[in-house]
Amino acid sequence: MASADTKDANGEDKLAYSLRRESGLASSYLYLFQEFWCPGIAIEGVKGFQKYFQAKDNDVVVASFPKTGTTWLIALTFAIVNRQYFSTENHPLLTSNPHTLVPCLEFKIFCDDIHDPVLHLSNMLEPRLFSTHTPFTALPKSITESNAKIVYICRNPFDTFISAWTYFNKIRSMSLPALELEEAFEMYCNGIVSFGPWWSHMLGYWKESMARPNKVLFLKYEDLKENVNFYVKNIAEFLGCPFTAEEERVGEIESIIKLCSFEKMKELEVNISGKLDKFIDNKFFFRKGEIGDWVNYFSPSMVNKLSKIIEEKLCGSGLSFKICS
Ligand code: PAP
Repeated sequence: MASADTKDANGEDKLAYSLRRESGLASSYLYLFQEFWCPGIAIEGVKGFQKYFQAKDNDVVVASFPKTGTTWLIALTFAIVNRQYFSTENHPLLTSNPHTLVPCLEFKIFCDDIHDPVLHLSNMLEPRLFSTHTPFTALPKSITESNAKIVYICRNPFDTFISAWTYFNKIRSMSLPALELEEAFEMYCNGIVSFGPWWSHMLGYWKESMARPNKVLFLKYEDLKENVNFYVKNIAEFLGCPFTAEEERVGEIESIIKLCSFEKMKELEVNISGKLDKFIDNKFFFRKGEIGDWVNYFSPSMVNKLSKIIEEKLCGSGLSFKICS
């Protein structure tokens, strides 16, 4: 849906010129669009997604704040939903990055190189699987009011920040100097990060998962790390395709977990040398895959500051995080 009329020479949406903007962790500006910080290159995609996307009742949307475990969750969801079609020995996840198999609605379907997104969508095999970083409040009604299911993942804000800072510096390295940790941390604490503020993003999906548990399954990276077996079953049940006793007996769950594990995915050729697009190498999605790496970067004052923000923003919501392994 992108057109020369609505984009400038840098590929940014011209609507952006009228919006408040701030520097972001990535190279492009972030624009305050519909109450969230939208990367300039995604504004057109979010608008197209909101305007043209027609959800089907059996659609599955994996939603997340960036760097919270999206790649892992889309891999698991793809493997769970399509398990009758592929054996784990000859699986698309062995030769394709998960982001290629589960397209992002605002970055790929409506923003990138798909000439006619609506036609493309109507030709997709069902159930259709998508990913999105769009906040719950900005999702099209078609998703929120249909029977489409949403699986959301979030992660403790300490690790999310370090993951984002290291990731965006890799992207910046092609054209810009790296962002210092302190400068990036200031942006993060102010909520000025892609699709942020991060607290609003989490709380939007959290509240909906409380109000409509059959609509939104709310997951945490740390919980998956601790007991992925339980959550693979949980996701399958939530999506209406529970594992049979026979599947459990033959180790289907364990095979999926192994296929989607950080160690397995990181060493695949496609994730070592492949590219998602001209700016993003597939290997950028696989760094450490651990809980608690933030302790190697945070000063005591940073710990103090972020802890206070978490306390203040999430206070009374019932949402909390395990921050160390
Ligand atoms: P995205 O929002 O750009 O898609 P996302 O996948 O959400 O990124 O986050 C990347 C993080 O998930 C990385 O964390 P780290 O920087 O702390 O290491 C990445 O290593 C981790 N990750 C990717 N794949 C897996 C996986 N299969 N299992 C566990 N963690 C993973």
